[in-house]
Amino acid sequence: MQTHLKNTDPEIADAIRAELARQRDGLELIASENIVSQAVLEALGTPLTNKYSEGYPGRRYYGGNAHIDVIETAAIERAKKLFGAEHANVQPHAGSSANMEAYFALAELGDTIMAMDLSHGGHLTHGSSVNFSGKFYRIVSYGVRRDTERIDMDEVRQIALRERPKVLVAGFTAYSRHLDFAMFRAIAEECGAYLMVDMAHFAGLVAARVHPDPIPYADVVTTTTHKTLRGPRGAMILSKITDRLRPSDKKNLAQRIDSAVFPGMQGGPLEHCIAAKAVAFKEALAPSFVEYQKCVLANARALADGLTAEGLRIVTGGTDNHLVLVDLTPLGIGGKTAETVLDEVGICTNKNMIPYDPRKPTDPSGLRIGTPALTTRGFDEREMRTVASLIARVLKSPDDAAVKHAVDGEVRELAALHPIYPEFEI
Ligand code: DSN
Repeated sequence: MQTHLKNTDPEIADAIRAELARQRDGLELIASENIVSQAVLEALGTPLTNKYSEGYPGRRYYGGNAHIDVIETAAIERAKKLFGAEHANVQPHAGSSANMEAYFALAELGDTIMAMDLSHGGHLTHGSSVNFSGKFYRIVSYGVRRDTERIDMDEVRQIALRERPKVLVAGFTAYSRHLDFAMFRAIAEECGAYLMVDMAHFAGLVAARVHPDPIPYADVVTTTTHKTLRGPRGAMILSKITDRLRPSDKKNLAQRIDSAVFPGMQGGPLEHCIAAKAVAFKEALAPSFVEYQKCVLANARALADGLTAEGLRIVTGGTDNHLVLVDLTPLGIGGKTAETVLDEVGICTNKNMIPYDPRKPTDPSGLRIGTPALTTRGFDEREMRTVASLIARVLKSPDDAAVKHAVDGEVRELAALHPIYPEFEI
């Protein structure tokens, strides 16, 4: 299949080959990344990319959508089954688009949205001033307590009752603990807000029922499809059908979500991605996915324990999910240097703010590390402890070329034990 690419565009083919080699030879520990199956990859690289299908199954603005309808309907039905959701829209191109579309459905421009502060683990779309969310809406933020580094639900309630948000958002990109969805719902009801859960990071854990489930509590749940859920890059929105706050409106909640996605925010859906989402949802419905997610959790705990034993400080003292937020302060090294030196030895992570970080976002005190990708490769808890010691060796001697050379060799040996895409050649 890739012969054509190599002949037409050797420059791009070479860069893809190099990226594939980087993924094969290195250890991917970015908490929001994963490794999709060959079946998902095959669905992505299909002539479905040629088709325009604005609208929804059975209600398209272009002809020729009979087969596309089969694919999108399968994706919708599988998503609903996987999460026990009343309604699913599988067209959002990305998590940010999904969040924008959910806000469009739930609030008017200028309304108050309350969400987690970016510097405490929230997402850009949770109200950052440089993001559309911070520009279009009045944002009220909550964070974590300084002493426990956990969300204080009493404080969330106090802020919500004072500020009366239209939408209360629960979700994060860098928080390693469970969220109390029942309490978030109770607060949303008390202050007359919609509850929106952004489960992008932990959707796969929810699908496998190894994590608290937001679906019964939330009016709307957004998620990307490519993180723990292990599908293609993209997103979806799950929701109730009835609008709890406006039950007699002409359009119900599900209809408003659909309208917010198309024609509100997007045009033609990416049906090759939607086909790949359908494939990933089928994979996630299989019993093996539950075993996979149990290993994701066990590996994250092993990684946290291993790093703690090496003298690093883990924010909140551990993890309930797939990610570990490391405070590098005890090592006297910043996040920017840590990310760079680990990259040099084939260990891919990202620098991250920690709560109440005294350093700046471009060179924060933290490193975010996650286990979804290595678990997909088959790494077990023993190997995760080895990975923790490799990380610590480099971070303790960031300028030592001999240490880095040795660790680089061990990284390659470990990676070779768990090959990916053995049949994929360019
Ligand atoms: N950028 C993603 C992450 O890395 O967590 C969130 O969308």
